[in-house]
Amino acid sequence: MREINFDGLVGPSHNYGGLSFGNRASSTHAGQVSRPRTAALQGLAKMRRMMELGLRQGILLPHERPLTGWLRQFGFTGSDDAVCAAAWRNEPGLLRTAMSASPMWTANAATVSPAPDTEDGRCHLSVANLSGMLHRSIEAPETTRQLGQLFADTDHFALHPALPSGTGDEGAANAMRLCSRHGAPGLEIFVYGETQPGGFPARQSRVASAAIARRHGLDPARTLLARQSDAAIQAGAFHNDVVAVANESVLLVHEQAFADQGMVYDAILRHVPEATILEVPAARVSLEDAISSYLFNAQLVTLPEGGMVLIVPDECRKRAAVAEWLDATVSGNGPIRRVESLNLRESMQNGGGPACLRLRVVVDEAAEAALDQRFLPDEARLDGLAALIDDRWPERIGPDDPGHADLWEDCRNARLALLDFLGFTER
Ligand code: SUG
Repeated sequence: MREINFDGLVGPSHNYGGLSFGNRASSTHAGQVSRPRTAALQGLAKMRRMMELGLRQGILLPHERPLTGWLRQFGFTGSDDAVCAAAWRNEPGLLRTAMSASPMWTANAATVSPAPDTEDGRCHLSVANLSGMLHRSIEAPETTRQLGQLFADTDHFALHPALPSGTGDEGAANAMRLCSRHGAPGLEIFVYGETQPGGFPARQSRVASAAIARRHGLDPARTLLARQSDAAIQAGAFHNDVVAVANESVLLVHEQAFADQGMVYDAILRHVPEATILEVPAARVSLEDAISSYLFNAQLVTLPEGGMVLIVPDECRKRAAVAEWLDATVSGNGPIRRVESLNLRESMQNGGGPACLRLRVVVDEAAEAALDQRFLPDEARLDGLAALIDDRWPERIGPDDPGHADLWEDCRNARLALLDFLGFTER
């Protein structure tokens, strides 16, 4: 069995709306000029690099923006442009919401339990409701549609709808899987938070995490619910994947990630005795350094020839404490043999690092063959995508541009050109 990473293609409306309270990067960059074309090309470069490393790479598609149908529910009527114009005049926050390119962060699209972990031997996926943030709560219907196409084969896949809104569920960003190798049964760890009065919100609820484990038919003996530490949430770790990342038998984790760190480690070592837990002490890398560099929002991947590589954002090289920790780790005798850094600045400025941009799915050969292959571009297709992005994606979006009809038109047309190019004729 092997892992496929499905990256969200950055949509043409990528902008800095300051929409995510508790996500420090989103608040810090609110109102700045974004560069959608650069953002999408940075994302493509990451996908290309993963392919060069011999890893299987897929994509998920940007959603329709502005999402006019959603705006109509607020009483705006007329043509699509009339609806957007009225929303901008009366409730600009709603139009900004309807223009967000947040579906690019596909680690929040769904939670995935691969076949070796589930009772019926199929890969189970639950679409995330993302109900904690208005701009993200509008993603679930289109995510359900796309995942329904991609995982249509019910012999291999079971797709569950989003949980009722209000039970915050933010998908794979709050789930980890520890196992001896991808194809072996794993320990699935679901990380939830508790909102503290006056603080940043916890976006993953315990109720949702427990429901996903039940729906996916996981063995309770190989399922762990772990509470995220309040300190991590208040420092800006709005998802667990900002303070921890796991791959096969390796967990890379900050010392202050969980409310009860020892309980998590004990469970891992019980289930995967050969596991390596690389705990980064706060004295070496503070939570603040971890969150501003996104050290843990890395992709930790197993190479086809063996050995693991850690793909980190460039920002890690700019924080001395983080760079030192990385250098020391790679030169030691641990499981991470190499570190590569990538420029993902446009996404990073909205709080999305390498790990946010991808949804991991472990499949065997038969399940892989059953996937809708339009979501699995080869290198030539990526070249074509790059050309299309160069041609169609806006170069820049300033703070008031989301209110302009020209931008609405450009975003609609860019997405339609993309769907045509990839062969998605059904609309
Ligand atoms: O949900 N940012 C996203 C970042 C998601 C990161 N995902 C993971 N950690 N897996 C969020 O907070 C900002 C959009 C804006 O402000 O315009 C935003 O939605």
